[in-house]
Formats: sequence, C-alpha cells, structure tokens
Amino acid sequence: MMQILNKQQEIILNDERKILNDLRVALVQFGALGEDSNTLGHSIEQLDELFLLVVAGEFNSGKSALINALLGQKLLPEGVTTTTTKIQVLRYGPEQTRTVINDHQHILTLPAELLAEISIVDTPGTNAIMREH
Ligand SMILES: Nc1nc2c(ncn2[C@@H]2O[C@H](COP(=O)(O)OP(=O)(O)OP(=O)(O)O)[C@@H](O)[C@H]2O)c(=O)[nH]1
Ligand SMILES: [Mg+2]
Repeated sequence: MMQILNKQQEIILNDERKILNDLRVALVQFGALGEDSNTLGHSIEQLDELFLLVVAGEFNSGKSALINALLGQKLLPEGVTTTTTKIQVLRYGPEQTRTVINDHQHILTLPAELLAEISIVDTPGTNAIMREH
C-alpha cells in the first residue's frame, strides 16, 4: 500500500492536531465566542482532510472508473449516461455507508484500504445537459 506521509511527517501532523485541540480547550477556558471555536473546529477538520484527491472532467470520461481502479473494487457506478449526479466524498469506513449532506453533496464510507490514507472526491461531469452538474 502506498504510504503518503513518512514517519516524521506523521509525527508533525499528530503534533499539530494536539496543539489545535489544546487551543480549543484554552479557548473554552477564556470564554471565546462560538464563532472562534468554529473556525478552529474547521482547521482541525482540514487536517483530517489534508489529502483530498478530486477527480473532475467531462461527463462519461471515466472518472468513476478511474476511482474504482484506484480502489481495486467496482464500488462506484459507471455508465454511458450522466452517471455521477452528486459530489461524493469517499472516506474510509469498515462498511459502506452514505450520508446526505445536501442536494449536491454526499459522503460515502467504503472499506477500501487506500481511503485510510487519502480521501477521494468523485464529481459529476462537465458539459452534460444537466445544468447543476
Ligand atoms: N473501454 C474503456 N471504457 C472505459 C474506460 N474507463 C471508463 N470506461 C467506460 O466509460 C463509461 C463512462 O465511465 P464512467 O466512469 O461512468 O465515467 P464518468 O466520467 O464517471 O461519467 P459521469 O459520472 O457521467 O461524469 C462506462 O461505461 C465505463 O465502463 C476505459 O479505460 N476503457
Ligand atoms: Mg461518474
């Protein structure tokens, strides 16, 4: 399996996560506004999504097929019509789940090893007749 971070980088990432969590605790102690805590919360989330591989391009050009090949399993539907209709963030999970964030955005968890290291985003194709795509 590919290792994106080396040991040293992994340590830095964990340190950074710890510092931000400590800062969150401190902010609460100093009675910070919810808005500041939210900003910090987003920063912590972004660390978890440090590596986001976004696949974009023309409809029917094989974006989902490429992701299936990377995952080594045919987990995403492929087809000749406009197949992917939502922005789908693929994260690692022991079983397949789908969480609907809104009309355009879904989060999928899939049991594919690669996703433990990198989250992948499948997107609807460009130049399709569906305007929202
Ligand atoms: N022969 C061949 N067919 C492919 C290849 N990659 C994808 N396909 C086929 O091309 C069609 C479109 O593939 P998709 O992966 O659904 O394309 P997409 O870009 O995700 O399409 P949208 O989700 O509609 O934007 C499917 O029928 C795939 O099986 C390839 O490398 N070779
Ligand atoms: Mg697709």
